[in-house]
Amino acid sequence: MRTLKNPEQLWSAIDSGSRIALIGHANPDGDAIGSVSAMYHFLKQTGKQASMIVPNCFPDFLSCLNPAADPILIYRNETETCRQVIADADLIISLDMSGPSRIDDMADAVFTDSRARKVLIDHHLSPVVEAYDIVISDTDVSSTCELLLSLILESDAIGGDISRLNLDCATSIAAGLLTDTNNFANSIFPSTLERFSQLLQRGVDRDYLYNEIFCSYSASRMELMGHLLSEKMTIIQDGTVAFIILDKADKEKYSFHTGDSEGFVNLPLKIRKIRMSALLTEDDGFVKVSLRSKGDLDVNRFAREYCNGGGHRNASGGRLYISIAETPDYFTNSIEDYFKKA
Ligand SMILES: [Mn+2]
Repeated sequence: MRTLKNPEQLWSAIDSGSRIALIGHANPDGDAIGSVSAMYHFLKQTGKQASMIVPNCFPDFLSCLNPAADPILIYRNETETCRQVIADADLIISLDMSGPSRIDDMADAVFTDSRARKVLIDHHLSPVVEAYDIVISDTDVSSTCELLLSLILESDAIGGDISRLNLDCATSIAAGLLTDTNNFANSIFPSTLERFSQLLQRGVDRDYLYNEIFCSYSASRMELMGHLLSEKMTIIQDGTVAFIILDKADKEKYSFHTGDSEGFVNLPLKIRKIRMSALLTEDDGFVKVSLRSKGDLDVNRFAREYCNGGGHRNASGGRLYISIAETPDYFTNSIEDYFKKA
């Protein structure tokens, strides 16, 4: 699916908006924080003020994108402030999510109580178009940040000239590209490298971002990674599928912080025969499922059929409403079933 609807609608909605809220998804990643802060900096450049809100904390390595003067609000920590900002907004722009379920308990404030115009800018499959007034969706891009850069470049303020883009906006966009492609390992389209090249031309410091994003492990995070790989990884399906269990006991033992397991799901794919990998994380009342695959193995379908989720062909997620103790058997049986049907 290519871009839905006309970007002109977006610019006129922004023109007529006076209190704009920018919203990213729960467990925000680099593309969510990157696209929210990029939009914030772009709007600021064009003389518009906006507030940024995400449902819960984002990992420390993304704090380099958080504007000191006007920090991103965390709904879970500052619920009343956030509800007020959402209630006051006349335009709410959601970035990097396919629909309302991705903002957890913020959804009622945004979709039930608020009468603001709602915009979605996203690159996931099957966006929930009926929840928004304006949808700009393109799945043939690496990231929401890449899509956002294309939109911004076409805007009147930038007019196709990257040198007119402010550096904070360019840096936030670069962070989204770097994280959603896992440092250019996956989800690369020809446009992705072209866009990144433009960002370098603009003066984005890639070395700085690389170090902030990929070389900022705490010692306990590195130890957790080693522990999970040596003790908690199981290989099934004739050596082609691996899953890793991250339970609350290990979270506590290794002083787990949000984002500490970011990227762990990709690690088993480094094994030659592995075609699909899962990270199964115990959370409050559910098990969070992250899925990755190589080639044409479709984890989006697996996530939909067995894990109450979805996403992309090679990267999906979902939730299991069972205990962590039941999870290995459930996952193993689901995999057997899935491959039998395929
Ligand atoms: Mn994304």
